[in-house]
Amino acid sequence: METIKKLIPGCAVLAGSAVLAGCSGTAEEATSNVAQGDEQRPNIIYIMSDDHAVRALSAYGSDLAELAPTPNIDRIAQNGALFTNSFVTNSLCGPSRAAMFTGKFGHKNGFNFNGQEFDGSQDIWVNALHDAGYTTAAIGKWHINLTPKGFKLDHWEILNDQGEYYNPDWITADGVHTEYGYTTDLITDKTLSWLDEQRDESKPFALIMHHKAPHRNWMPAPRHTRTFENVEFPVPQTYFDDWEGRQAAAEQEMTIYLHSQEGHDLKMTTGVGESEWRQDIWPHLFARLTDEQRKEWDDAYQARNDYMNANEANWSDEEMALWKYQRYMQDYLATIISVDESVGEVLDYLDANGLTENTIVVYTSDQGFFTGEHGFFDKRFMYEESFRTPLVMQYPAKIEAGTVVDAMVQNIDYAPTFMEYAGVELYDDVDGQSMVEVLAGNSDQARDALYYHFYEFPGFHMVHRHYGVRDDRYKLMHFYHPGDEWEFYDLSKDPLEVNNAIDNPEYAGEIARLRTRLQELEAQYAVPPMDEWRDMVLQEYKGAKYKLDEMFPDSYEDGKVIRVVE
Ligand code: SGN
Ligand code: CA
Repeated sequence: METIKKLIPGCAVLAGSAVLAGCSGTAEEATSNVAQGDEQRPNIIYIMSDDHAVRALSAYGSDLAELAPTPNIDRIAQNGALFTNSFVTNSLCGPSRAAMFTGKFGHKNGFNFNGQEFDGSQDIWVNALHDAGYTTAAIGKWHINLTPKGFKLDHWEILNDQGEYYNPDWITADGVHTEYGYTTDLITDKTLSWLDEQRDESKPFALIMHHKAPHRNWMPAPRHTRTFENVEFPVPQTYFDDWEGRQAAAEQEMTIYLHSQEGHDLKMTTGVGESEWRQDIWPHLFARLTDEQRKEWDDAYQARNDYMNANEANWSDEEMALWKYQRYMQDYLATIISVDESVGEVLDYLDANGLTENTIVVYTSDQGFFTGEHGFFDKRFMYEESFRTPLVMQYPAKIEAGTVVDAMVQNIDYAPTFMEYAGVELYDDVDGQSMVEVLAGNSDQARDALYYHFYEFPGFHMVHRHYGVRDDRYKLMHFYHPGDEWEFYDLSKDPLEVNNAIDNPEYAGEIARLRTRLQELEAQYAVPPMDEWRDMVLQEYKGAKYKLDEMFPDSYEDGKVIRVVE
């Protein structure tokens, strides 16, 4: 991929090629130039991917770290801080983004399940920074509205709804267009070109860079479709969980070997020599591929699929379930390689332009993800794999390299953190708390317990509505719709969360304590009474209330996007 880099202000050169005639200077000179007029206030690059499991980020040292490393994301941890206890408020895309932008729980920012429309007239940290003189941009997945209505963005290019892995549609102030290429790479290119050519260099900047990957249906870049084809990934101990004592876990629809779509998700074909997918209820995604891209795909998967098709009849259910696990992991982790490369390019750009020292770079995900634990893919549950989310942050001017933050932080903490670092006064009623103190090594004020609430039922994957509390050792959850079930875990003794100890008399004291703590958190965060949630009927999601083709009539003809960028 060809990337424009600028080694010194005003001198654009192609990466790896000679500096253009007439341009001379060093990165040090560039530093002083960039900092001009705004010596103190940091730039912010908030990179968020979609559905990146903590297990799949090598800085956390999991059993995947050596098989599928993420060296560039790890660089951020080495340059700055690794958060070992980073959590979300509601493990779902839209609600996480709304919490991140506002610093408030969904019951306050009004966004509790996907398909709702974010109210952009409320307080948002990006807008507060813009008001304070920052230049702002958003590039990539958005998913809380069709356009960033209400956001003060000097520049925005966003994907349509969930976004597509290949040849995606882009929404901009000028309308909608389709662009050829692999979405993760396109997001990188757009980011670098904004940093390099479009931003107002006289101001500090806040840049939102949101990847679609590694979200379902896990389509790697052409250069990575075969990277893991011969790699066998470790199978989680709980892959064949029987979900005993956990009714909601037993009733979900997100088990890899039961609910993933054999074509759409696992790219399984109908027979030896065939290239037709088995089951794909969303064929529009593969339909976007050009003939050439599709051929490359088919070639990449053919041998493996032929092997599976030829042998399947002799396999037990368990063998097939394990084959599916490997295919799922191979593709999921391959999409992460591109995200990691993307982060590397952004860090290289900052280094080459003397911007590293005074720029906060965050890498996180909108939530965690299951990589086969309990048999699951997807997220939603308050179990550790989806409740936790990766978080690394560098800011060399203020955060010491190699910092490890064990304090519990949550995605509502970004707004107060960025505002404090930027020297902007925090707006009212924020639920989150600034991470600046814990980043400086002082955890006196760190929270002792987290509140969580998942609302999207009925919905994809049918995870029951639940809320709960977690402290540094115990977790209490209440699944209330449908059903009325409590779960309790001692994470120090049962980190895999397979023994629901809610009826274990040994824990009666801890359970009572956590029930009280939960009520206190509900009072602290002004959570509406449970009956209101129980009776809440989810709007049936029929797409956003307003349609892109109605908003941008000039972009469409016969329902098709007119402008295509090769
Ligand atoms: C899509 C996915 C689901 C996923 C939701 C929410 N199906 O509907 O598996 O749970 O998004 O994801 S897909 O095959 O159409 O991708 S979220 O990250 O946007 O909340
Ligand atoms: Ca997500």
